[in-house]
Amino acid sequence: MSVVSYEIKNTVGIIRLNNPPVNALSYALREGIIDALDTAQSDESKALVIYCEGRTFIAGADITEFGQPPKEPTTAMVVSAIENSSKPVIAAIHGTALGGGFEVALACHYRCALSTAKVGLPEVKLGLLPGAGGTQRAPRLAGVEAALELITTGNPITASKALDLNLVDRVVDGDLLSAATAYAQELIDSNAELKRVGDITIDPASAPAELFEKWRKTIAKRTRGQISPQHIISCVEAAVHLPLVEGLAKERKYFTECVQSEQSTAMRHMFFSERLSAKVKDLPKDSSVRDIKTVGVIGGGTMGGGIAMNFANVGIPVKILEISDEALQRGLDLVRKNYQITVSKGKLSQEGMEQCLSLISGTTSYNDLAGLDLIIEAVFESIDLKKEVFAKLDEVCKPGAILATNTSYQDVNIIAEATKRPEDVIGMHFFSPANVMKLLEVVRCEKTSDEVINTTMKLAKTINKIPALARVCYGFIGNRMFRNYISETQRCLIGGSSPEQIDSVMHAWGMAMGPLSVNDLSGIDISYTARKTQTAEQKGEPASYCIPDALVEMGRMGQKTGAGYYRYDRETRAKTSDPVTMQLVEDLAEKHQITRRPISDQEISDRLIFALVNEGANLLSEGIAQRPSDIDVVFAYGYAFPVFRGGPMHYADTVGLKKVYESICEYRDRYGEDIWKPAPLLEQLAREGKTFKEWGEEQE
Ligand code: 3H9
Repeated sequence: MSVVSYEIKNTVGIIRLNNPPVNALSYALREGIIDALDTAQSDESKALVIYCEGRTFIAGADITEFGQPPKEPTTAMVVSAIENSSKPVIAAIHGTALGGGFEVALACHYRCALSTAKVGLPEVKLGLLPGAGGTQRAPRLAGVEAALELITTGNPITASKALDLNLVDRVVDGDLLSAATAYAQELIDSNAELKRVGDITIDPASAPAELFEKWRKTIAKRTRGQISPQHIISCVEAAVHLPLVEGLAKERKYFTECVQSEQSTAMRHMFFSERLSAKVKDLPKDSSVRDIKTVGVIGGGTMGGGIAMNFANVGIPVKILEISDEALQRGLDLVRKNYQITVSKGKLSQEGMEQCLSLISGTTSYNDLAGLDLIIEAVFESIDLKKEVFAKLDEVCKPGAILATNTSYQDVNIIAEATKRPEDVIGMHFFSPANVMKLLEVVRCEKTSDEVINTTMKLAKTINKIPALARVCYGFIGNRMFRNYISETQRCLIGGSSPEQIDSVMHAWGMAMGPLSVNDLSGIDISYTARKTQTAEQKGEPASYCIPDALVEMGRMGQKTGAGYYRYDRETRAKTSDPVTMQLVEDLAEKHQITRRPISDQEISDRLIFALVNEGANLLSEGIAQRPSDIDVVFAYGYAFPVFRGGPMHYADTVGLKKVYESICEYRDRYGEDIWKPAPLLEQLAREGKTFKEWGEEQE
């Protein structure tokens, strides 16, 4: 069946697009639109409506086509053909008109949208910029500042906001095609002019050079290290000063640069990885799903409260269980405080907050959890305590309830065996702050049923999380790998570096904060306490933890005590270097007979990131992670790994696995096999000249 059809109703020509699932602007669609426009120029129609079947208006260019040679007609040609049509063209928008899709709409002479629709130019999230006139037409309609906001954030806006900004002409309810056809008829009857957005000029006085300079500085901070946001500003500036054709040429030049960049390749990889990670490889297609209408959370601490908020935010009632009325009240107060912060930032209305809070209740009795569909345990990380909790849940919960644990590293199989229904037990590992971080690590136990896995993976989407499936091991995917990053940080520190060097290298590499500043922020005592219950093997060699242990024993827990690796001003929290730390590092190096030497910036970033990659490769061979791209999802959405690097496994592919492997062999020769043992899969792929991506595709 053709993806584009054309028919005339009365005197309105309807160009109907049907390219499921999201009407992406593929080659076939572009060709179909051009053909329909051609036909329409010489038939009896007097106006044209572009209408999409299915759940949405065109959601953008077909992202799978990027990286391949462009095939004509290009999106830019489609857009130009629409704008130059001799008959008025009206875009009928529902769902999400995004990227190239919204650019098609902007080239139309009139735009009408369903009140539920959203429009936007999200290309920046793919390391791109709108490449079919978006940077030229949006500022002509909405003004420079509004266009900059729309294009540099990439966030979609509602139809009513778009109406306010002049980006759509009419908002309608009910049947969209009827409303758009009626609108077209009105335009025909009133002999309305062809409103070509490209003909609008922008008053240069409304957008002086200083305005763009201000935006460049702000955006450089907000999108540190990324190329496309700066190019977007230059394109919008061009819209002010250049005629459309020249502005479009500039936009094309920058678009081409972006689409060929490693950054955009990485961000497009993340787009598809994020969607793939929700798919479970060995799950039968007909696996059923349980209805989750009510949820319980055990533990009202920071984590438990954050978890509860996720459900309340999407309208699912949730009950928090605590051991005493006081602890419960503290937990509920914390949740209220978190919502109030969101309200104060203007991200939630007061009514919205009250609505969410009305869905969160508390209890101190396990019996009150009896009828709930899902219970998530979020108590202190003690295996004995968790076993106790699950034994109680087994007693009270109704048959069919899913029993989940939020443990970060405990053995979920052992927890499951504390019940008589291990098939209903699963790990749901949220990342702190649980109401903010997008990742949900779903941990399947040996006996977890397909139905429970399927339900949990689907539920992640309901609560706006991105799931990644793991099997049981110490730390699962994220924490098991992250441990290596942290241990390597410590080895660099004791081996010759300083906290300032390590943090500034990793910050410049793209991390939001350097690892030691993060440790100061979260509290050095957390891992110190965890180590108390670990075996010597779990702890690893002393060089990887002796510095934080000593800091904690000196009362330096990080920001909360005014000192950790750095010293902090109590009032302003301003950070300064502290010679005490360096003295401690030097003393401990001597104690452990480590000769300190200068370590280059390159070596620091290589060692920290390759430590992640090597362990990632082990997780893949062991079957703990389903695919390399799932690991990338874990790091991008659970550990704020910079998306423009594409996650550790994608990054390793861009460096070249041979080079990564050879570096790891060099570290092994220098530091010993106990610390750096090249992963067999990495060695194999390096030898075969393959990438993780190719290996992952072979395994699908
Ligand atoms: C652009 O337009 C550049 C132009 O300026 C310049 C041109 C010269 N292409 O997300 P979902 C697939 S850049 C190809 O689960 P939802 C997706 O992979 C583009 N495939 O659904 C998935 O496949 P699968 C600017 C696409 O309802 C399936 O569709 N546009 C595309 O949760 C369902 O997707 C964007 O960045 C695409 N453009 O959300 C918008 N979009 O089933 C990107 C989706 O095999 N898209 N797929 O896993 C979205 O944001 C969301 O998909 C959307 C629907 C909100 C539309």
